[in-house]
Amino acid sequence: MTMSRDNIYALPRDQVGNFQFDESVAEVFPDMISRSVPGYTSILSVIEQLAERLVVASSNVYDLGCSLGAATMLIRGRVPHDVTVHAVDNSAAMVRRLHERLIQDSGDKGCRVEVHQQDLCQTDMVTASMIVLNFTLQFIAADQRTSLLQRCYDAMLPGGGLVLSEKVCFDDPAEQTLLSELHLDFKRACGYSELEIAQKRTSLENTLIPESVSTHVDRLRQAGFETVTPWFQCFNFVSILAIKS
Ligand code: GEK
Repeated sequence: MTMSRDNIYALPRDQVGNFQFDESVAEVFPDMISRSVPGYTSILSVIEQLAERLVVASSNVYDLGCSLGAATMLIRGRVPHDVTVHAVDNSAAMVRRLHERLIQDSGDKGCRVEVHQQDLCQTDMVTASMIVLNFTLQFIAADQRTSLLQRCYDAMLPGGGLVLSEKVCFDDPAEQTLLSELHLDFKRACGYSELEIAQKRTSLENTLIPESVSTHVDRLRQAGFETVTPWFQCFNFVSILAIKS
């Protein structure tokens, strides 16, 4: 995939509106997410590894908030051929690009992929052996998160697993400040200017709502997942694996 440089917030704006997953974001998305989320590539490679372990024949995999299908593309090559990966996103710009990517990749690259342009809160899920929420739950309204995770648990086959990756916040103010600053240093080191960082932060203020690791872990346990383990953390970015026994 071509990698266009993210310059979206490089010029000063009179007004910074809420962040949207529109054409301009979809165009630069691989560059944007890899320069904004520390550990993004490492998390993807573990999702690929987990697919081999978790996904069973004739089951479904759901990549909820798939964007350009980074996780979908890795998973599809690691699972039995009769599995279907459902790649779900409500952004028309993301879904169009993912369709194009799948057409280009039409050789034998793995199992079937179905792309759904819809609100993932409306996605019907059945016989799932793996569900991926890779930096997506943070964009879902807080009052819908519990029911979404409950539906994930209910759709999951015994032995299946959910990967939940999120930007998180911390109850301890000193820890919150330290880890946010380390994240900002990461963005600076990746080439973002102070203006870009400030404008992007404003645009995400009401759109990306982080919660603490313990809130996520408790919610997953409440949903029924018996094994819930944070397996990755870099600054204020975390990935959690939840297994249904
Ligand atoms: C990756 N998982 O590359 N319904 C469907 N999609 C949604 C909704 C919703 N209600 N809300 C947001 N999205 C990907 C990265 S990005 C993370 C995920 C980020 C979609 C939104 O359109 C976007 O594509 C994605 O969730 C979040 O592994 O940009 O930080």
